[in-house]
Amino acid sequence: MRKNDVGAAAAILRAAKRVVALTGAGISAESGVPTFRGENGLWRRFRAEDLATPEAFARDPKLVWEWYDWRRGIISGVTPNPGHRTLASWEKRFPAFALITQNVDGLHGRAGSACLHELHGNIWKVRCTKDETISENRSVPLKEIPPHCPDCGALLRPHIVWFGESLDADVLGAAFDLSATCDAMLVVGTSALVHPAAALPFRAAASGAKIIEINPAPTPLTGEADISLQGKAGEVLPEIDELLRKES
Ligand code: BV8
Repeated sequence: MRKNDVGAAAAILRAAKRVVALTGAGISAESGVPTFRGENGLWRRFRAEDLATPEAFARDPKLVWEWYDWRRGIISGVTPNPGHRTLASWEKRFPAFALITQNVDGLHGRAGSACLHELHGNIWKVRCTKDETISENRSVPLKEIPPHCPDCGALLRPHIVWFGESLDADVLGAAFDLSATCDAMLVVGTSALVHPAAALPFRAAASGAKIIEINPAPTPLTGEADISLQGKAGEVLPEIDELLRKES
């Protein structure tokens, strides 16, 4: 594994036809969205794993919705950063470019990424607990906590994959297919701890893809990466883009 060699990362991408990016909470950190496991981790004394579960929602839907309402408030006040925008621009730079995100903040979509796979759902979508209908709800703050379905009156839940819940089979299948067929995978801002998302880079490497990790801190993936760029996504991605523009 080569460390902090941005030139080598650009060379890999220049030679690649099919590029995939996998992102986690770290890419939104510079926009001001708290990460899950960082020092300023999410919300008060709770851990995400204790709140983002169906059991927690069944036990106390009000508390879980207060957490999401608080996060929605933060996210509604931030904007995509140069890291999000660089990845969005790469849809035009490579013959095939796909973005897989674990984030639910919707910032990749706001940055213009169209070929986007949201593994864990989206904080601006809600789902009726009675008939599973999915709809958008962008009210900040929420008009009622917990919110109820306007059609049938049942509780609404966030359309987000909680711990212990399976990911949407089609979304996950597409993510594994993209990982298995890409030439290069950028893994940006994830602690690489949450499965099955954390398995995607290993799937890519097993199919011969080059792995470029962008993260200020080491992760369980770092040793497996071809290149480890230990820096901030909002700085490193534009730096790589600069090199790619020079040669194009
Ligand atoms: C499932 C929605 C089948 C919630 C989330 C196999 C092995 C081990 C465990 C399991 C396994 N299979 C299943 C599990 C259990 C569990 C799991 O993985 N647990 C972990 C904690 C061990 N997985 C599941 O339950 C999944 N379901 O597999 O279904 C099943 C069913 C029943 C029983 C068993 C299996 C569902 C997982 C989805 C959970 N939902 N999000 C919400 O958001 O409200 S996951 C949550 O964590 C977020 O989506 C987040 O994206 C994700 C991963 O975290 P990261 O994105 O990596 O964020 P983190 O804070 O951890 O790290 C930030 C990184 O950024 C750091 O490395 C930091 O250094 C870096 N950084 C900071 N600043 C910057 C930066 N990088 C770049 N630039 C910067 N400026």
